[in-house]
Amino acid sequence: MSETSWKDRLFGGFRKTSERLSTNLTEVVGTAKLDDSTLDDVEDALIMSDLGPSAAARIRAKLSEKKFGLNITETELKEAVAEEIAEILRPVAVPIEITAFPRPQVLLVIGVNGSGKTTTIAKMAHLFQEDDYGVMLAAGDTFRAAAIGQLATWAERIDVPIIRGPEGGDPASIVFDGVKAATDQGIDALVVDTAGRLQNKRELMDELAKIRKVLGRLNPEAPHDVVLVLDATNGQNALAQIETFKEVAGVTGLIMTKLDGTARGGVLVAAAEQYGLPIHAIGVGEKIDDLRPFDPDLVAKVIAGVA
Ligand SMILES: Nc1nc2c(ncn2[C@@H]2O[C@H](COP(=O)(O)OP(=O)(O)OP(=O)(O)O)[C@@H](O)[C@H]2O)c(=O)[nH]1
Ligand SMILES: [Mg+2]
Repeated sequence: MSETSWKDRLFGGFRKTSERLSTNLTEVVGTAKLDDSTLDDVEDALIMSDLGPSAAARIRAKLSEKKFGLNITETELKEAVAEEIAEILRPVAVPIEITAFPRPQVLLVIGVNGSGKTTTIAKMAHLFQEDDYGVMLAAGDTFRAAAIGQLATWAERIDVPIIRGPEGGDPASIVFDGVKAATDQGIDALVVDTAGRLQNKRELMDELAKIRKVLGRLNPEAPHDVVLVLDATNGQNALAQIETFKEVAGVTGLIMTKLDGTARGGVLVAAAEQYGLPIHAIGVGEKIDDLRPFDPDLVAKVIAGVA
């Protein structure tokens, strides 16, 4: 896919955020000078654009520090906002690296139903393959037969081995088999699909705890990554999901999917500010090569409407 087309789609994922922000900032600069009242309006505009109160306050303080009392054009204001958003996002833009020793690196992929876990696993596996890593998948979502089949279909399509068990089987035993097989075969990365039954927190917690226990017995470092997949179209709800999964599963990083739709991607800024968790990548479509690095400067510009 060409570089332009996925970036074009990315604009969609932040459209609701950036349109709102743009409209509000345009209204603000009618007043020209960057004084306290204008800064209040900028802060309000940022909050209303999904960036959250904490990031909004921080951006306001930075703008005040750098530009207070200056006459500022609309474009200058948007560029200044983009820079401050980028400042928040840069430290969390951290790709997943395969560094575990001994191998395999075990990556647990979690998230609510339909957030894009299984598709993201296939995309991640594809990226690892492109970097010449040996990859194996484990079908830890044994809740539905269709879930196992879906992962198996992807595995076949990208030609990676998969460890699977029966529907209703024990996810921890699949993971156990996965680590054994990956170790025997010298696999670099074992990516584990899980069921996202957030509606039943207790059960999810028990299941993940059991997976952890089994993994710990094989390798105390595992899982090396616990990647929470968030659906951009869920907007502010992403924050509640981070909160819950952090508590239940010890999230180590985030991937946001569906940033090609009409979404409220601005919540990523709120998440970065609030939790500081690495944002590993973003999903911009349903195809295998639609997982992209998280580019903080590009995303900041898209949000502020100056890309
Ligand atoms: N447009 C778009 N669609 C996506 C993206 N990522 C996933 N999807 C779609 O979202 C739907 C759900 O994706 P899955 O990967 O099955 O999600 P899941 O979290 O594994 O779902 P469950 O196994 O039911 O919990 C599928 O139709 C995917 O094709 C993305 O980045 N963009
Ligand atoms: Mg799935």
